Amino acid sequence: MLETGISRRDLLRSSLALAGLAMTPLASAVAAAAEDIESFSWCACVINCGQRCPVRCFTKAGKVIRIETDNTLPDATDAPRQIRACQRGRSMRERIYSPDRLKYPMKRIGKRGEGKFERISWEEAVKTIASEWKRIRDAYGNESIYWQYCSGQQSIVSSRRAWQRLMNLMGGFLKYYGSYSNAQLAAAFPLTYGGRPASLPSVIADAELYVLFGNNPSVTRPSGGGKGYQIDLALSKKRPKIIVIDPCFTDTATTRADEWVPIRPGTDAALVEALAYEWITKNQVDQAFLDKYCVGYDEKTLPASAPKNADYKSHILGRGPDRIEKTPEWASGITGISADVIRRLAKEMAETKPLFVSQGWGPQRQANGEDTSRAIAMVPILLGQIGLPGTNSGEHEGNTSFPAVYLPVGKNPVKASIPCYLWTDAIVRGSEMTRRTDALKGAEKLTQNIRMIINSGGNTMINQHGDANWTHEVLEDEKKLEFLVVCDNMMTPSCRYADILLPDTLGPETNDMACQGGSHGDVAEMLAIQKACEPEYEQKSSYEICRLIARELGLEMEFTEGRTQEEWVRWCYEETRKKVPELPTFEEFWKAGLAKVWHYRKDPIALEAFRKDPAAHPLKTPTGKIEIYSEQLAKETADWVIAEGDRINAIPKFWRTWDMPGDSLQKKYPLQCFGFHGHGRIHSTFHNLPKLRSLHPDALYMNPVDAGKRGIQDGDTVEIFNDRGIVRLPVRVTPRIMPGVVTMPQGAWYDPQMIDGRRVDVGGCINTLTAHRPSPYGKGNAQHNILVDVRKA
Ligand SMILES: Nc1nc2c(c(=O)[nH]1)N[C@H]1C(S)=C(S)[C@@H](COP(=O)(O)OP(=O)(O)OC[C@H]3O[C@@H](n4cnc5c(=O)[nH]c(N)nc54)[C@H](O)[C@@H]3O)O[C@H]1N2
Ligand SMILES: Nc1nc2c(c(=O)[nH]1)N[C@H]1C(S)=C(S)[C@@H](COP(=O)(O)OP(=O)(O)OC[C@H]3O[C@@H](n4cnc5c(=O)[nH]c(N)nc54)[C@H](O)[C@@H]3O)O[C@H]1N2
Ligand code: SF4
Ligand SMILES: [Mo]
Repeated sequence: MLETGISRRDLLRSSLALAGLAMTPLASAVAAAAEDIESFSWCACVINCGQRCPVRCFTKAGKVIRIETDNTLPDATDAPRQIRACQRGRSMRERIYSPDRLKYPMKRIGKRGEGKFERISWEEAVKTIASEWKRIRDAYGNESIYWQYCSGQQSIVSSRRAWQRLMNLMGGFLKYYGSYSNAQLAAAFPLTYGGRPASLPSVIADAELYVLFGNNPSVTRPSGGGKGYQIDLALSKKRPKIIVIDPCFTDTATTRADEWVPIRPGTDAALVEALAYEWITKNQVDQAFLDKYCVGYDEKTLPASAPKNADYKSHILGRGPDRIEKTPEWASGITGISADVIRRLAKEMAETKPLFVSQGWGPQRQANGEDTSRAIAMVPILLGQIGLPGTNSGEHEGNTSFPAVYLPVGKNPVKASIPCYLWTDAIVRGSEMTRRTDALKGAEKLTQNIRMIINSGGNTMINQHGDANWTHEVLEDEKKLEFLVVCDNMMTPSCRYADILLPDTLGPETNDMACQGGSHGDVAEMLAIQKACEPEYEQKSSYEICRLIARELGLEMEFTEGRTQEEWVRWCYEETRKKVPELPTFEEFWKAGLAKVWHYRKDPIALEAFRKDPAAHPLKTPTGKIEIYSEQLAKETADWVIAEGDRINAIPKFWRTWDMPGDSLQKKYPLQCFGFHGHGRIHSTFHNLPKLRSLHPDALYMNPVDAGKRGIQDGDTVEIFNDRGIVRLPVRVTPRIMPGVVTMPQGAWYDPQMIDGRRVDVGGCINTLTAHRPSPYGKGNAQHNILVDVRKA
């Protein structure tokens, strides 16, 4: 089903009926400016919240004066409907005119991190980049050049795609795999399911019980196109009982849930094991389902290569190597949930079906996150709540993927890729990194350390990466990383480390396009980004910047293939339309500003076909079945070297890892700490906007019990500290966080200052406290694994 919204387009807009790209909104804006009347064009918010929202941009006299949200179609409660932007997308005007905007190309004149720069011309910037690039490539080879993980610029043409296209034309670059979002789950879930199957939010309407592990869609999926909204639509049809398991009494828990179960971070797998104990000992597991569809639940289906008693049931009943029965009492000591509550939860889940289980990505952002994510999937598996109406796989609620065609990046001849979290290691000891020690893919070992990085649309150079103070030390050394290009809109903490700093255009300053993100449920969309005003200073679009560098390198024709940015936008749209013929013509789309395709995904229930006929629809696991015991994992990692204390388990198990309760370090740093994804930013983006800061001020959330012990009162400024760093923030004393755990919104801008001879981050960036130690299998960002203490500042 397709809606373009064209029937309700703005009256003024209809006067631009011939828009296309020949009659651009800019041209009409110029004409309108002369008459001093308001002009209007479409734009989109392309920040990585997982959603993409259309916004309407109003200009007058060449300036953006107002941003409004989607007004096409009725504000209905079901499809087709508006896709409303949140407060962040609506802050586009403040972003454009922010005093932190990068205005000119600059070169660094101080030390890395100091933030001292000098304005240079575009010509000098482009020449410097081209010559350094050639020098480093020729001296060290293409494996020494790295494209940084950058999630902030999710448009179709003028984005990372343009940079990667140029980098491939230069002979390629060291790749990464995984993400900062869900590296542990992305590595582990396919071991169980051969992929990451997930039911659409609409399926929740058929459930009787809906259990969310560390999942806060009211905050993380808010857009009118987002899954949070679609969960609410499902709940408005029929409301199951809802249980939220989370250390925080989140907005999802306060406004949607019937019950909040506080749990210590990193311990979900222990809770699941005790639930399993109850179900096994009370004969509540779905034995027929486990026999027919799964491998490794008990010895009957355990692969021949597995050691004796390595099956899941033996592990739970204490017949496995650890000899521990996973009773509710055992789990209670680990999770902080009373044994009685665990028994009641087990009974309720076993007796209330259909059961829809989902997880956010908070639980897996831990050192034991691979096991945690697979353990949560054991809840629906053990109860046979898979592939039926009202059920889910245990993954995040599902989305619709849509075959939008992006700017082609070409081929990268470099075969090696590193886990995205290990780029600092690859600067320091790249040539020592191997498949066995660092989960390198595509090559047995790296030949080079990273010498040059291009970072456009990201803040993981420091702010979003683990252990900021250590990252700072690595980057300060210009003998290691020899050349760093950062391209952004704002003077972010990452920009402070750049050798050459490039100012990108933003939103309505260029022509581009976006499609829906990975967090949309029942709607796919194409969104026009229409140029409505000139950049105020010397900003250029990423595509244009890359074209200029390509020209300097003698690669302009290869880069453009004779197309302008606008022509690439049209090309990508036409290519997408070949795959999705129900899309309108490009002219109609550009005039309407957006096209929404409802219910593009036709299989809302995860694993439905597999459940109906597993022989005809096997999973992509080696056995075609759900692999509770993963022989593949055991084989793949048989010769790996992992850090002491780390574990890689063929069945999902709870294990105690570093910086966790029970660790000897807890005597020194008694509180667990993690960062959550809050309303006030998307990661570090939007941090510098005063309105959003005053609406969602940064603070450390601390339980009254922990505050009382330390003589801390609500509103005090506190220092949160461990061996890695010190952060200063005001404190919110609130029972919305469980005792023994503190939390703060992640993404605040790192701002280390010397106070009394100590390096104190007064910006409130949680990565001042995080470790850079990856998880054992996916080598993911275990950034929620922190022990700290807190004192009054
Ligand atoms: N408003 C907003 N929305 C966003 C983003 C943002 O920055 N701001 N970022 C976007 C991006 S890129 C991503 S990847 C997603 C991230 O989405 P998530 O990773 O799902 O978000 P988090 O807030 O990190 O974690 C979700 C919940 O897990 C809880 N939690 C933390 N550790 C544990 C644990 O060990 N066990 C349990 N049971 N719960 C735990 C947290 O309290 C939180 O409520 O959100 C996207 N949406
Ligand atoms: N401790 C801790 N750390 C975390 C997390 C956590 O939960 N805890 N979450 C992790 C997760 S899930 C993620 S996805 C990462 C996100 O980390 P990043 O991918 O670094 O995302 P942002 O911090 O949003 O940075 C995006 C940058 O893009 C810039 N930008 C926006 N629009 C444009 C544009 O048009 N052009 C250019 N050139 N730049 C633009 C913004 O100004 C901003 O500086 O952080 C991770 N870090
Ligand atoms: S929900 Fe996400 S894409 Fe939509 S306006 Fe907000 S931040 Fe932007
Ligand atoms: Mo993310």
